[in-house]
Amino acid sequence: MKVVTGVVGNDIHVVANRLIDLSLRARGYEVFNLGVNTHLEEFFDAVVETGAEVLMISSLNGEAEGWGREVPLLKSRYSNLDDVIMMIGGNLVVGSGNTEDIVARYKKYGFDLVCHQMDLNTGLDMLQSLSEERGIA
Ligand code: B12
Repeated sequence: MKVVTGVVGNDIHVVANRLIDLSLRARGYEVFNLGVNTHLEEFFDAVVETGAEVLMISSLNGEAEGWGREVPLLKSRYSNLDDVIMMIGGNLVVGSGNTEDIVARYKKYGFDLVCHQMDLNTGLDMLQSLSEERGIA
């Protein structure tokens, strides 16, 4: 299964991105890692170009919130992205917040899996379960 991943916006926190890359490969995924400093359009373009089944966005510095709001409008400009599993994780707000509220908000933006301050392996297990549920694993 193909996964496009990277760190959204002007975020330069690279350590989790490297771990995500390694962990996905160890689990047998084909990884297209766009790295840090990646803008939303670049993620969507890469998903189209590679035919990826999963888009896995990481955000650590808190700026994902601003980008998240743009997802519905931007996604509507692309065709054929409806079946793509959209996943986001890291520190999804500036400061702290109530995880339940944060998850609900990002689901409204169109993300299927929202992993706010969640351990990476737990998130990857969730991806595995959802892929199996959708019959694409
Ligand atoms: C190292 C570091 C830096 C380095 C980054 C170096 C580099 N190139 O990577 C430097 C010094 C440059 C830096 C800069 C900044 N930083 Co900084 N940084 C950190 C620090 C100390 C560690 C981050 C790290 O590498 N952790 C190790 C990795 C393995 O852990 P992780 O990033 O948390 O990722 C784990 C999970 O989050 C998860 N995960 C991550 N993404 C995803 C995605 C999915 C899908 C899933 C399932 C899981 C997942 O998996 C990982 C493994 O479990 C953290 C504080 C901390 N202790 O976490 C602050 C921190 C992330 N930084 C922070 C901030 C604010 C900044 C700055 C804005 C500071 C400033 N005012 O300039 C700048 C932003 C620069 C930019 N343009 O992005 C804040 C963010 C706060 C927020 N979101 O509200 C933090 C949390 C510090 C704090 N407590 O305030 N930073």
